Amino acid sequence: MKLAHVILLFLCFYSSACKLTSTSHTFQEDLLDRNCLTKKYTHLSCNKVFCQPWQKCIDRTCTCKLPYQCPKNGTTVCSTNGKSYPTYCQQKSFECLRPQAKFLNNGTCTAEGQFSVSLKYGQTELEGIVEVQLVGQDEKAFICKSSWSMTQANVACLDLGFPQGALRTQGRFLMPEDASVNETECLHVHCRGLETSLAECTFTKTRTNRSQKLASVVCYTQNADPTHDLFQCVNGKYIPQKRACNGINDCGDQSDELCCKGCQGESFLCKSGVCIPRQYKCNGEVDCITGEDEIGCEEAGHPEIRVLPPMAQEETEILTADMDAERKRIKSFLPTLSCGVKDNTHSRRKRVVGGQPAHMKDFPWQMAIKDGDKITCGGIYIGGCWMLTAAHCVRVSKIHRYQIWAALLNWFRPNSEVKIQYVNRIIIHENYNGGTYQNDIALIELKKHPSKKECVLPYTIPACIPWSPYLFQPNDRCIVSGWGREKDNEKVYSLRWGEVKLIGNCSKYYPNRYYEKEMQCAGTDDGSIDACKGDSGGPLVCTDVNNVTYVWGIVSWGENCGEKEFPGVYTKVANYFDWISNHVGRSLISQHNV
Ligand code: 4AZ
Repeated sequence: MKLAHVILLFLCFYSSACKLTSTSHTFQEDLLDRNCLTKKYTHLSCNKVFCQPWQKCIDRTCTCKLPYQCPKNGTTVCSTNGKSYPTYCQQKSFECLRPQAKFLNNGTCTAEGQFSVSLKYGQTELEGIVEVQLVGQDEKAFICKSSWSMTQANVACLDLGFPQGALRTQGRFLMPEDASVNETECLHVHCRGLETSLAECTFTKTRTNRSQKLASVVCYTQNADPTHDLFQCVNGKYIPQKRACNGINDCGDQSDELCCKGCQGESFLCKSGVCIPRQYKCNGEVDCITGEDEIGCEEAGHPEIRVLPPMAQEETEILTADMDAERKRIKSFLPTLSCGVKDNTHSRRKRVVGGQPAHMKDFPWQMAIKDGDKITCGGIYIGGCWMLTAAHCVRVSKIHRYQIWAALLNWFRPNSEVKIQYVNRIIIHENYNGGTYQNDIALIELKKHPSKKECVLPYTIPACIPWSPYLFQPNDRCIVSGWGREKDNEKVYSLRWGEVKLIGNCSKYYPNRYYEKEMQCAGTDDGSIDACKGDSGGPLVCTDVNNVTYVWGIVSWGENCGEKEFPGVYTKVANYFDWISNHVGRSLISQHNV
């Protein structure tokens, strides 16, 4: 035992507070991924979250769409500037660009339409019991405490002009004797958490004669003194450390939920390290970028789906439109991309080093580069006239010598489906380093047939480009394929494939040669399955929970082939999403947030 621990134990013995603070601290340390926190992710980081339908992901950040880029379908909404917009998406896009005008109500604008929030009975401007006046209602009303949480409180404070949201959801506020408040008349409110105004949340009223407690709030200002065990949000707000990774967006910018190794309370951990509220599991909308929150939902008696909350069994009157449902509807109108989905359904039959032979349609994105009379490298079709390969596979000066073979299985006896293409352009990564193999990535643009507008490649389907480095994780199983050599350097003529595991902390196998951000190791525990000479430039593909296949890696290098403790090293394609997108055009490869 280290000396420090002995001293700590000694102190704990004499201090009752010690046990509590030290255990809660280590518990929280376990939940948070410190390295991830340095990246300062927020609700606008498309590496971690889906952007809103009125945003698009540019340079890893959710940025405002232009209103005309919104889907045309939708219902008319009115904004606080008195203008009507044809869709909610358009209004939010205008607001995103110029935040002064916010959402007011669903439908067209009317003269008397106003919405207001105010705080009553507080000692200062920043606290009190929450009072609202809904659009088209004469009376002001309070909100029931039972529907109030940090989610709604943050939106209310933001609406009131406190950019960092709420400090606390409750305070002690005494109503004067003569206030004559009817506590059976309070409203319920439900927000998603990223609304910019309380008017965007859904208000309901339940007939009851029970007296209810009322919602109150203390809004956050920088003066709130940072005491012990605080988590610093990216927006500068401090929250108690114990509220990080609980699925609730306490920060207001979601930064307390995006770097989690585990989740506490009523929340669900996405593979991407994000905690989402448990109610979002199986709610019909994908919340985890990896999609697993909507998997396995059909099973009968799913505990996350409650029939009706007890409150809704009473007579509930909906007072405002459900803009969250409208947001979901808009999402369904967004364009989708077709990639990574094979048109065969047969499962792979059983043989790279230690692999198995591939069958037609198994690897429809696999391409071969032929230089002279040999297949020298692999490639990956990504759509349009574009394919990816390794930078070390190609030279711009040799462009006229290359043939690109699609739908090839055996190059000694080519199958009838093979299509031969020529190269129009080679783009080698500007920072490719032939000494270290950093940025070992290149794009090949195929020549179009003179009479055709597009590249036509039978039996060829693009693999999707991963837009986030969090889509797959160490230990995920992926597939490498190619015409590369066997372990004993035996020549291979037919396309072979093998299953490998993604490997984290690869610097331990390749000290000073491995660059975590740009490279990905993959292999098997005994090293029996591996890429080898000739597989370079070819794909390492991973398939997500929805059976969509992504090109996660490009075969790049490794010490020998098929040796234990010397895994294959691949170019980590997710790190080059922007580079690829800038060359081939965003619309070819952006499947979300377009
Ligand atoms: C090569 O020479 C090569 N075992 C490719 C992959 C690996 C080793 C060598 C990985 O192209």
